[in-house]
Amino acid sequence: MQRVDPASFTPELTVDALLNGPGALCVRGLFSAAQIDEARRIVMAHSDDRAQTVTHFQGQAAHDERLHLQRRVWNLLAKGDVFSQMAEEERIVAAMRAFLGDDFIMGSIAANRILPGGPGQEPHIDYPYWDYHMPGTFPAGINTSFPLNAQVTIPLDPFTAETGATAFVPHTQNMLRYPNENDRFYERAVRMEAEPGDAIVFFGATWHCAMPNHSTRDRSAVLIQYLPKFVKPMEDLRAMVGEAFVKRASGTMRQLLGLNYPYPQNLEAIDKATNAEGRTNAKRY
Ligand SMILES: O=C(O)CCC(=O)C(=O)O
Repeated sequence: MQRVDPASFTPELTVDALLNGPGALCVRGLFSAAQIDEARRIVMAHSDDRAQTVTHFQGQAAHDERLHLQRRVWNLLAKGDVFSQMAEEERIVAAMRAFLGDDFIMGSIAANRILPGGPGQEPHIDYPYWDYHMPGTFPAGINTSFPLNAQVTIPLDPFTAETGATAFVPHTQNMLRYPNENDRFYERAVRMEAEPGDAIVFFGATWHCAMPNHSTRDRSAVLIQYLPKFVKPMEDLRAMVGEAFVKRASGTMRQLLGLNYPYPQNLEAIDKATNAEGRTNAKRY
């Protein structure tokens, strides 16, 4: 995986690495030790007694009754300002504008904690492609020549082969396919090895998965999903954060919550008879 310092983390480099390159890029040291400590403290506090939140791509662990060794913490925006700082980090925002369009939104911000001995995931691709094992439910001609997703993984613990660093198969984002047993995923995969505070930016159409934690320590990460403005978000973030959060939200956060792109709407209920869309004299409500 290509690794760059924050100064070299440009929108152009990101678009090229995610669309034409391996599909992933690691930015070293984007977040401070204080931010990581705070995020980790909150994630651990919210997952110590919560093995039962919904998770994904863990069908085998559910079958083996080992689901409790991985834990998700959802709705992070409501759990600490540090998560807003991560979601709104200005270099990430600039890269996402270039990759997903200026009005891009956030579809999810959650933590994935894998406890010592915890299971890996099924190799997969991410929302909104995550059920592409049923390709007939997607539009004719769909492809990944343009992206409908970007992921940012921020490790809160060292991501090593032993702790369960995410595995991915470079260049698989271009074919848009859900990986299967014949794809030799584990033979072909490389690991997203990284330090706490790094940010791994990747196109979620790239085949990947969390790997088993063979170490004696926890392996946690913040996972942020960004989407173009028109894709229905995965978490209902606007409803989950509540009114008070929205009232004090920055302009960037309002955009991430989807508030700049006000659809769907009950157009019949808008009593002002204005022109809401179009190149000339348009005012949205
Ligand atoms: O935690 C990880 O290493 C990856 C998680 C992931 O790919 C997912 O939940 O979609």
